[in-house]
Amino acid sequence: MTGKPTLISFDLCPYVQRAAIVLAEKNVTFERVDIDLENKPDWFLKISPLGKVPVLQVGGETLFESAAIVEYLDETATPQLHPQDPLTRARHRAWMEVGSSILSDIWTMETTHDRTVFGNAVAALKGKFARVEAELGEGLYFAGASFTIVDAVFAPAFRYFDVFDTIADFGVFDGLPKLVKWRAALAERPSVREAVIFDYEDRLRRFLEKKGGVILDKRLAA
Ligand SMILES: N[C@@H](CCC(=O)N[C@@H](CS)C(=O)NCC(=O)O)C(=O)O
Repeated sequence: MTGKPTLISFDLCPYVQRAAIVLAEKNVTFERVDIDLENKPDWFLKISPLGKVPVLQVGGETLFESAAIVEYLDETATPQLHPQDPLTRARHRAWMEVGSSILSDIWTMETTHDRTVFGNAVAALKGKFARVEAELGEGLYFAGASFTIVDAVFAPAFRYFDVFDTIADFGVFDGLPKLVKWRAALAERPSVREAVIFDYEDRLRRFLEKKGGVILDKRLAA
């Protein structure tokens, strides 16, 4: 990798966090430029084909899509986070995809105004977390002792529950002891802690208030 990369970001975006975590794991110093997604600057729309963050600018080139960005980082900076074995690596890429699908359920939890849709998202999430639990071994991280890109993908998903847990217990970790342990280990990891701004939790609470969805009603029920 040539030159200091710039990560075009949005303060609450879990996909941005993936890239920030992987950059930190590789000790790559980078500049972070936050944009307002409700008022996207023209320069950003020119470089981001889907109008989404993260975008990584590096060596005069522009990359978009978090999976493509973290794969590029893994191929150009050490330590390698993906497993060496091609079959295991392919499996890890598949679990990254599960992580993205989980983010979509979490987005529904954050924003929906429909109780049935909310309940379905929580149920879907529980089902997916149970599948992940079955993949976990005894180590601290997804694949044991080493931190991998799958860890960088799941850490931002678990982080939402640091705020959701203060609203109500949604039970998504019930009966999943390995997942609970994994979540705790990821929360301690410096790269994960530093991937968000210091007042991230307050910003997320304000975002939930602004959306005014069903999730806030759970405060009353709890
Ligand atoms: N598949 C994309 C998803 C990125 C994404 O959804 N970013 C959101 C913020 S978390 C975004 O930029 N949304 C703006 C929009 O859709 O207009 C990735 O992995 O990078």
